[in-house]
Amino acid sequence: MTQSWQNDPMRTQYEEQGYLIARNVLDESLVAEAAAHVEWLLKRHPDLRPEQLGHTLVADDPFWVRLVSDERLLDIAAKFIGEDIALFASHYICKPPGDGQAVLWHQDGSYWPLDPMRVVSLWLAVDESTPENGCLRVIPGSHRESLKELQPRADGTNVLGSGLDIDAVQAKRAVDLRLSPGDVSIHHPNIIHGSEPNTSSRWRRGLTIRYIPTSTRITTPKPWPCAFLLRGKAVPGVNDYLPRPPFDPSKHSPSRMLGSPGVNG
Ligand SMILES: O=C(O)CCC(=O)C(=O)O
Repeated sequence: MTQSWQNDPMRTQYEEQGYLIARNVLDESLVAEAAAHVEWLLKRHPDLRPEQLGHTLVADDPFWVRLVSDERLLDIAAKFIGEDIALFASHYICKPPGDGQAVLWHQDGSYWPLDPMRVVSLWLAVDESTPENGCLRVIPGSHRESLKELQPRADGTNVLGSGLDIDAVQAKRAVDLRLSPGDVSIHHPNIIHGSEPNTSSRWRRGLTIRYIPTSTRITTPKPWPCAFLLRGKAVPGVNDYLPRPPFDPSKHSPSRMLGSPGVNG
């Protein structure tokens, strides 16, 4: 049976180009809450660079779990992976003015313990994201290439500590994903992408969210730190999912949508 999402124009672009942009997905007030969440995380983890607010922090963070469960985001993910959806990972990559690090060219799937590699990434813009402040850049069509081995780059000045060498012809084809707050870009696990340092006087804050269908197995021997069932049904025996963390205003980031006292609606 053909499902309605199989003929969706977003899916056609994803299949042809490996990426696309969805405009105005989240409203201003939720994006403002995400910005406040980043500020709260940075105060709570002064030891972490702002590009490194990563997936090990999600499990005890009710706002984060609620944000990635937003129906508008899940409706997009469902177009690419179907209606049984789990969170695999999520990471704020926030580049401070004049200091934010580059993300070297890479294919996400090279890093991930997933079998099969069915996964879709959504990248939510918290700030205006432009070439000046280090927006995401993709090489259209490169999602058709197989996953390549990572090359370590341990000079400490890039976010991933590894990257791919690509030739000048391919680099010339790169497209800047200019986004406004609340826009979302969507990309394939094999697409070659990266981003430049932030040379502007503005922050570039963005949230990556990796959604898998519940039929995709997380293959790490140890329990995975942020696997949550977000929509639909789990496939028995494939992954163990964490319980959603209950909101405790004395220890969690304040949030209007979680009903924090003192946050005016
Ligand atoms: O935020 C960035 O600059 C890079 C993000 C990225 O590589 C990803 O979402 O896979």
